[in-house]
Amino acid sequence: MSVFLDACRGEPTSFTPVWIMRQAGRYQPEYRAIREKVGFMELCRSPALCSEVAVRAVEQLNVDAAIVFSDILVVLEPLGVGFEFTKDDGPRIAQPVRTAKDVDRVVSEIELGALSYVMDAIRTTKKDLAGRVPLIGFAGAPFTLASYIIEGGSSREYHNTKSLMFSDAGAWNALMRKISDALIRYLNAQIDAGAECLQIFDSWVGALGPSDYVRYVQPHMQRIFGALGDRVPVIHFGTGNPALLPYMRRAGGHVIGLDHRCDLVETWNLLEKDGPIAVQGNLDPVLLLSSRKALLDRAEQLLEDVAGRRGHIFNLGHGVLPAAKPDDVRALVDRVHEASVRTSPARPSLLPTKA
Ligand code: 1CP
Repeated sequence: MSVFLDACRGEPTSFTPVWIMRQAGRYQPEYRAIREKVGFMELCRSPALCSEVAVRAVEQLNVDAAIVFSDILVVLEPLGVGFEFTKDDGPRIAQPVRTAKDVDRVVSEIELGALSYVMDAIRTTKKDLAGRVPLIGFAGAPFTLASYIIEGGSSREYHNTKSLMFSDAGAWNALMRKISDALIRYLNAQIDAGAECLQIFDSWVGALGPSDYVRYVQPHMQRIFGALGDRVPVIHFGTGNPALLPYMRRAGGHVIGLDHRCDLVETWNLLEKDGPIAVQGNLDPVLLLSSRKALLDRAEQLLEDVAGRRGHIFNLGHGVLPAAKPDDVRALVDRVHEASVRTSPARPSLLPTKA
């Protein structure tokens, strides 16, 4: 019994479930204190610490789902693409993959043993959650992971990524296939370890237009969603380009994650032309850096617009920013719970107990 999982399946719920992307992270003083003592990858490799930070976020915020603490880039190691998190610049890939020859050295069938610490983190977090809320597993989508592998780190223009895609479709598809095969194994293993929902982050796919998405990305996404089937609900999230959403929806996913660049209800109506679908989103994360009143008013407005429609999971349009204040994030979650009942009179008033 979970309000979050019910909403993923489009079933009626007594209030709107909410979780926050990156709910465990640098905006929390407790997280920063742990990171003073251990490196980011050391944290990811410690199931006990991963559970501690994931469960703390649930307890502090009273959100309706936990997300395993890890990163989308950990799958690069078994793919044979070495990387590190530098102190300020984010991820650095030692030898970026730029040519067909480079693609050949990416591993075809990954050894899951290299990621056993993620499955251990899932098992430990599940045990520590003791059934309070479901646990979400996750991975990056092939385009987003390919962009790091090819650029060698974060990027603005995706110059090298698009160059490979446009100039050598064979090498591009071979790389996308290797990443997709790895993700199918990895995500199924997360379900086997106890993940009750998955989110696939295609954070940077908005760099593409619809025709290139359909040609170079969608077939790979379709294969991944097909291989995962209906074992658990899967949230398909991307940012940056609302024009891609109908094509992302056709690629697959039980829930489509919307960022703040689109109108939630308008987009939901558009997506439902293909049949019922749940949606997640989509408050602008920068509202958490403005006034508390603006934040809560906008959250309430969104809930009024949605009016208790089945299949809405409240979230930000993208991850919570490090400058957000934990008290504001908690106030947002409380307001979503409370206003989702108040603005939808048809719902029985069964609010979650306050932690
Ligand atoms: O300094 C630190 O402690 C590291 C900051 C940090 C954190 C807290 C990174 C580095 N990753 C994470 C955890 C993380 N990353 C989670 C679990 C936390 C939670 O949600 O509660 C998740 C789901 C991610 C996913 C992730 N990592 C994404 C997709 C989500 C998104 O924001 O679009 C991406 C793109 C990454 C890459 C990444 N991880 C970290 C950095 C610095 C980056 C690079 C970002 C960039 O390219 O700009």
